Amino acid sequence: MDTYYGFWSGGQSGEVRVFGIPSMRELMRIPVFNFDSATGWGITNESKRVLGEGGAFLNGDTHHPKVSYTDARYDGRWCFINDKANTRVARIRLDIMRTDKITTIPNVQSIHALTLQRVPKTERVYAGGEMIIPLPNDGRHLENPKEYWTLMSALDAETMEVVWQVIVDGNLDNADTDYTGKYLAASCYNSERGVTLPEMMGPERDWAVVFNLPAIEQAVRDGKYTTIGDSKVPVIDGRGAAQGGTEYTLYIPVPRSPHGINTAPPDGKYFVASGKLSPTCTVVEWAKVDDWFAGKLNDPRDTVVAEPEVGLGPLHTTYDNRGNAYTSLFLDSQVVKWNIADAIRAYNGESVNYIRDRVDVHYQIGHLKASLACSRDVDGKYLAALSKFSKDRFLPVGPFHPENDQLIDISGDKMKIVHDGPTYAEPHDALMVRADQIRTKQIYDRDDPFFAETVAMAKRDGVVLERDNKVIRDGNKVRVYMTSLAPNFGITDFKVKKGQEVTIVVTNLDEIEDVSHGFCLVNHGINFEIHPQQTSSVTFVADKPGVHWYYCSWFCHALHMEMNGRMLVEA
Ligand code: K7E
Ligand code: CUA
Repeated sequence: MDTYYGFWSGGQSGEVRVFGIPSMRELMRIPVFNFDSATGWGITNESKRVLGEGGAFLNGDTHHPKVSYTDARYDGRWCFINDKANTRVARIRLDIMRTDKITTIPNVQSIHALTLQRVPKTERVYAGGEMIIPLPNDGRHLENPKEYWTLMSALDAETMEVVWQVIVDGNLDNADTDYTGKYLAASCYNSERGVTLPEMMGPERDWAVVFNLPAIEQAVRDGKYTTIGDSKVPVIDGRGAAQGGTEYTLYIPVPRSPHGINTAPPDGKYFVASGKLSPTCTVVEWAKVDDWFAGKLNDPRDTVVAEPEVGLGPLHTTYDNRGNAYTSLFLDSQVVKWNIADAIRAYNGESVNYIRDRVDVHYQIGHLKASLACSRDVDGKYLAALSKFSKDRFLPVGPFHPENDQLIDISGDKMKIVHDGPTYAEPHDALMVRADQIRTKQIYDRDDPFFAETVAMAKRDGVVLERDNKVIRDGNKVRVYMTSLAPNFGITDFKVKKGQEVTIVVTNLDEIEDVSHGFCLVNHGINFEIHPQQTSSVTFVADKPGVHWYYCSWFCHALHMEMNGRMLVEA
């Protein structure tokens, strides 16, 4: 009966989770940058192809899941996610809820900000590099932080290739786009470019940096760029905060160390930078950014239309469909609801109280996100509050406490907490998409690109995957093709010689929804999923003579325990 899908980042777990809202039940975990024992992510040839070179790492740190748009509405194609730990961006196909592309971003360290083009549709993915490093980072300038920089990157959403980068002043934190396709704004802290905490705390003000996307795209088309080191990615220089910016960038001074940047739906007229170390939020009107780039403003601060005081430790802001903003207050452990129009009136000198409501959350909230709040369809029904500490809310489980995600009903004048949900380390951000905006496949198409390379290999071997159970011997390589159909594997024993490279390809012929099989080869560290009509494969060296059983690891049938076979390895 859930009416929304929730996409939750898995933080240090490196995965993305799918929730049902409002039940707040976890429906699925999608492995992305992590190794996953259940699905065989990081074990199968198909997942290794997606992981690529970065597959050498077993960890990831996901923060900001973003679902693709058409005309600023969720179109259910993809979910994108950043990896702060190993500087990557991944794309998840929402029809099968599996990751299909991962790109390592050059010239930067740590991808934190991640946001998408909203209109006319998501053709660009924007990824902000957080840490500053020498360019190129090849051993030069080790001791000279004044030569450390970071860049904003744009990826092509289809190919997942990096198409341009822009060097900025300061460290990039969070980012969001407008509703016209013209601008991208990012919070930018450490304007002094220090490398220690006291150095980073120096200046009174940091910036929200705005990127003029058409100008950047045009410069790239005109060849007005450089490259860094071995990377071929076009790089544009967007530094120039002291002058307010460049033709590509605008640096809007905002109180020290801003964190969240969130555009207000449904029309995207404003964006809000949440102050973090300042008790304020800064409201910027996108139309005034137009004026700046048209040369009509003298001071970047003229783009600011309000700066409400909201409470201590404002981190992120989300919205309803009635003109209200909701800001998370990390230090106050509260969600504060404030009215944007009233905040603007107050900024213009009127005496008006723009604060509408406050609710205590438990405890130390980070992100918060209201239903559909990053899209035109914003509906003001639910808000998820992702708190960093759970303290006393649940039974103790040792020194490591779960996080606490609370669901708040925001449909009335007063916010009402309706659910506490412990979560495993560590969701940062979340997103709610209307259930009808996502269409998943319950059974794989046989021509699914996810295993197309494996299908092509079978074809070269003259094997029809949907029918054949065959062992192909090719020098020191052995390819074992088998079907699975509950409760049988098509091959129940095969023989190889010690030292041979074995590839096992399993095709699940079951066409019944929910009849998944698994293939586990005992004492070989091999286990993987094979869902209805899916083909999965694994390659390893048979290095242990003897009898090695394989079994179906997904309970599929009354005779599931009997669904097994033997690999016989000759000494
Ligand atoms: Cu605030 Cu990585 Cu979005 Cu965590 S970030 S909270
Ligand atoms: Cu097939 Cu269990």
